[in-house]
Amino acid sequence: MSYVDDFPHEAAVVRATIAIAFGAVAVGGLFGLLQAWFRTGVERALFSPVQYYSILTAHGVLMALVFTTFFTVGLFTWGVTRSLDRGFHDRRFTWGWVALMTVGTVLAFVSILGGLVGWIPLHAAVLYTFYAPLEASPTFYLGLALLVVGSWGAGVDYIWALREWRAENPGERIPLQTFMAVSTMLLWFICSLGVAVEVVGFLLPWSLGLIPAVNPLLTRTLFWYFGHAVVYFWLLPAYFVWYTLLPKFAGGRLVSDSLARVVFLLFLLLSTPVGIHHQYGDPGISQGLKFVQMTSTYFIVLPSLMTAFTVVASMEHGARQRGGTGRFGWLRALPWENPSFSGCALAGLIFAAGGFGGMVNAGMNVNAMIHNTIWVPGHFHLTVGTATALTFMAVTYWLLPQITGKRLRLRTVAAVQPYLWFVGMVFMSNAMHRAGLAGVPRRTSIPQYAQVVFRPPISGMSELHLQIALGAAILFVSLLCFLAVVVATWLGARGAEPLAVNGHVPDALSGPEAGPRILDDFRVWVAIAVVLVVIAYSVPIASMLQHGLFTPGSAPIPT
Ligand code: HEM
Ligand SMILES: [Cu+2]
Repeated sequence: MSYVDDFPHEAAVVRATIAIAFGAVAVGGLFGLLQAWFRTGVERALFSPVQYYSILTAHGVLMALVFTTFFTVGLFTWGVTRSLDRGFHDRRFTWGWVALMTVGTVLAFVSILGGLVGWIPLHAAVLYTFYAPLEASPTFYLGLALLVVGSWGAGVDYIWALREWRAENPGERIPLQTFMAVSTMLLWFICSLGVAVEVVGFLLPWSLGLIPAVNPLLTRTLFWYFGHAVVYFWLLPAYFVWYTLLPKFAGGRLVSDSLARVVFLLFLLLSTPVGIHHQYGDPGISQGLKFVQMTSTYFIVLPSLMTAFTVVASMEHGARQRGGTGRFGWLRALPWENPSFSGCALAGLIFAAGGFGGMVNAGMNVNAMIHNTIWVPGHFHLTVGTATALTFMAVTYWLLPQITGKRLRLRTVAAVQPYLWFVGMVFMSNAMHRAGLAGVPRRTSIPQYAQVVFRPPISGMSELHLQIALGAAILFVSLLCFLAVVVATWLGARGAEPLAVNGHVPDALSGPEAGPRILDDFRVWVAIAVVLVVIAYSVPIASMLQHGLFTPGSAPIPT
């Protein structure tokens, strides 16, 4: 029996959400290619330099907000119901949040399209960070608010199912996948409150003309309170896959269940009180506060290093089960031809590189060198653009048959796809990093200025442009391969043949009993997380409010 037979209703929910996620990635990927070619001068005839910013907004919103959120709620719906072995309580409630998220996405997307299509009287070329003073049509903000509120519904569904399960299984440890999904959603509740206040309290009334102005510093701070933690909302679903499924793809088992729980809790605690590291360049926030948040930022490296250690150890365990030997020889025994495995493993490898760059971004002093340059997109195409996106594609090859009851088609195409993504990303991202070091700005349709010559230390700009354009093309081909496999599988007949995937998720070598019970007490962890947020944010927010709630301008800069 596969998941779709056990949980036909939840399987339909997963299918709906991931179908929207893939629709977003298809359009977003095309726009990614177009903007890469526009910036590098390969193709500039299709739209104007001004329309570039609508394309870029669509790319950022569809990829970083829509694709990630929709895929995550689908993945977690599968993980929670499978690991608790029970369906959701109320179908109307579940479809209600799916509908809210969908309506919100359509509203936001149509608003952005207004910048490209003359007869849509809306505009939203405000980029996916949508800060003031850039202003969009109210429909854009409304759409984003619905997307976020809808996703809260998903979290409510997981916690609801967990409570019902607990009532029936008193004293038992929470199954690991549910533990991970719920702790991620708790993080999401805590952090998205900031963006909800920003949008509903400030940007939406401002765009409706109800309030005359907003305070850009305050709203940016609310945004980044959300904006750093959101990167863990993107990353933790990938960790969910690396911890609970990658060991299985490798032929082994996770080493330690408790360690995985500790890692997720560390993210719950440490993700939010560091958002000011995105505002090193903002005036009106004291250097001392920036320094404190920089220090906390470096603590966040810890759970990721713990993840690297356990995941690699689990892979080695798998390889040795498959007959691998030697200090490094076991690497050859891994199933590199299986795209679910190779996609996750390559995503992890790329994430390690992204992590190193992230430490550069996090340093107050070196940050000044790369701030707002194309280095930054170079960095996050390694993290969210690969660690998350490629992991999602990889797990799809394994999950899709279970939620559709259909066999995976175009297997050879699937086997090649992760390698194509890897190669394309190495070209594009490496060149973006290097161009950023030479000072090339991000978010710029034609990054050329009179009297400014960008001089990379080695080679020249034309070579870097070529690598960005070529990498983007390879990435786009890889994306087409992925979509072809998905569409072919989905359209395939549901035959009588068995699925050829085994939906069983093995337990860890060292189970949850090895760790203390308090790990499962979310109330304690949420309380500590809230205290940390209050400590980190009360001082800066209070000083920003000194001059009134809606007054633009910043507090005096402490010297
Ligand atoms: C086909 C693959 C992709 C290509 C060719 C591509 C290309 C690009 C380029 C060239 C930029 C920089 C534009 C500029 O700063 O002027 C960019 C920005 C961005 N990309 Fe991608 N990308 C791809 C996939 C992804 C994925 C998978 C994600 C996330 C899941 C992603 C998220 C973003 C975000 C958030 C931005 C920043 C937008 C902004 O600055 O407002 N991209 N992309
Ligand atoms: Cu950050």
